[in-house]
Amino acid sequence: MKAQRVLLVLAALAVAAGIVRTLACGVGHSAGSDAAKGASLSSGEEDQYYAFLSGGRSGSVFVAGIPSGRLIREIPVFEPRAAYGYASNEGDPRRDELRSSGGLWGDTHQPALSETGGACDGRYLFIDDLANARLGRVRLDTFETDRIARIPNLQGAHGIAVVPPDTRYIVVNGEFEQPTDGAADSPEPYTSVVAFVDPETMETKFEVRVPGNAVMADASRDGRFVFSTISNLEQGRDSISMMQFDRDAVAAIDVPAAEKAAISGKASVRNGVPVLELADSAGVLTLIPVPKNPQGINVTPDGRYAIAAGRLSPTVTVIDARTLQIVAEPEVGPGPLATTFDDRGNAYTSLYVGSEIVEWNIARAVRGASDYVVGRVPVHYNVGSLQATRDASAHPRGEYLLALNTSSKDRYLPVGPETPQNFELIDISGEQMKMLGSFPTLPEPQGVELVAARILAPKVRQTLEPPPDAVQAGHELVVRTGPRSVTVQMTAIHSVFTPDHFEVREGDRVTFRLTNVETMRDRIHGFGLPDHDLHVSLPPGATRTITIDAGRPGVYWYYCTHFCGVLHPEMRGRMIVHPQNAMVALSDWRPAPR
Ligand SMILES: [Cu+2]
Repeated sequence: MKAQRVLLVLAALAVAAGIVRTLACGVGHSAGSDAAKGASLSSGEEDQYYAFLSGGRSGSVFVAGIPSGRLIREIPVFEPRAAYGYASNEGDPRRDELRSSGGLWGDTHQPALSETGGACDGRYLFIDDLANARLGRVRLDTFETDRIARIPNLQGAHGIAVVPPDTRYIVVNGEFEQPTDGAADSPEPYTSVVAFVDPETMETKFEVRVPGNAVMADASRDGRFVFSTISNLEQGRDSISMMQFDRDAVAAIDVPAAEKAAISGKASVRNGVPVLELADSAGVLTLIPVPKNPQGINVTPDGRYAIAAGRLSPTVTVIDARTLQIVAEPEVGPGPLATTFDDRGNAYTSLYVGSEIVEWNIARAVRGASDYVVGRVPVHYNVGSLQATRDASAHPRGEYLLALNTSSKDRYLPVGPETPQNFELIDISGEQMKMLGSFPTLPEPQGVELVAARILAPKVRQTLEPPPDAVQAGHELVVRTGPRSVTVQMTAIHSVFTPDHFEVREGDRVTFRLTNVETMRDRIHGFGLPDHDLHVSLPPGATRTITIDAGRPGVYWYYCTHFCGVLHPEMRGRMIVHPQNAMVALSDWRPAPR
């Protein structure tokens, strides 16, 4: 894929502001190059990749198409979102689950895609919550959150990784060290843990204690080792004392040995989870000294090396992933934070302080050659995470690279004191990297995973399978289930709610069971009820149950919140709330037989 001149029109959809901006820049490419199409998709043309961007303090995951950079979906995980009817109503079990597991706010950091047989299987996206030590799981057939799990004994869930084979575990790193004995006034050094979570049950199976804060994680391709960067080996409790040592460490956890130790009774049990303590971790935990307060750890696609980014050192450390020996420590530039790979033996490291991506050749660096740096491209600005296109962790595609920048400074129109967050798209298919365009996004992507559309798109559902207890058309009902309780089983189909009215009394508890009985793609309806803080979103086939208070006497129009057809404005009905002492007899209702 050689470079020649083609004009690219870059369309960036800024969902936050609802602004479509068109950028133009001259970027050289051959007409036949896939990467040359970067960001120039016309209306109706689909992207080649899904990018799953963690939403940081938005508590969600953003989905963008690559190479267009178009934002195509937000998946709320740790924060309620009324637009999708996600955990947004009091009485919604998902809201209760969020509240009891840590709260109605989350800080998503690292996404990870499930794999089977070394390939992305399109089943799950896992995402962590730094703020409340949680792991969320998103189903990729529906793009909806389906599980939230609290990780015991851990604070500051930061790096996560999939452990092969076949997503045996999700590991979650604890970044905020804690008193080991849990006592607030403990004189003991603070430590942290790396948690091994079952991807199906979302249970934490065991944890391995580490002597500092565990930052980022990756696993060897054979599943033998989990690598975690450990900063603050000093075990300091303030920022100055966390930066004393020239070298901190990469923790290499021998997974089979850790499993064996955890089930042999060698581990102490804390909050129901076996924890392998430092004193008992001989043969399980190896600390590899690397400079200095390291950040990213990334295993090469061929599994030969684990590469640690120095953060406070301008170097990356290349570790042999089998022998755990350091084989090279090339200088790459100021503030290296993470590394990604192409299919030609090159690594790409983000330089936060240098605001650039450096491309370097792994074999040349390991050989000790001086010409290991292939090229550099400036980014705007202060790049944190990055990811190159790939089909799975072992299968790089070498087409595009996404740089997640923490600051955009002068790149966009001013929108108040906070500038937009942005990511940039770089073509890595040629001899030299080429910047293709920048894309503003919502706050604040911390990590990204990419998967080819040809792998994931066929697995995405267009409609939902109605559950066995879905409300069926013709079987709607309004029934008084107690002196103060009413159940309303309702269907939605364009452009009618059935029943289109019902009566209750002030003080009643009203349980809605709502089914969208549509069977066609895109026939989505919503159920909004004024003055009751109630919104439910109903994709085709979906059923939702929600209980509310009838509220004050009056007439309340429930209405469809999705513009579903030309009769959409008529798609509504009345909830009539009578005063408690009204002389009115309320009877059950069923539709007349057809
Ligand atoms: Cu509708």
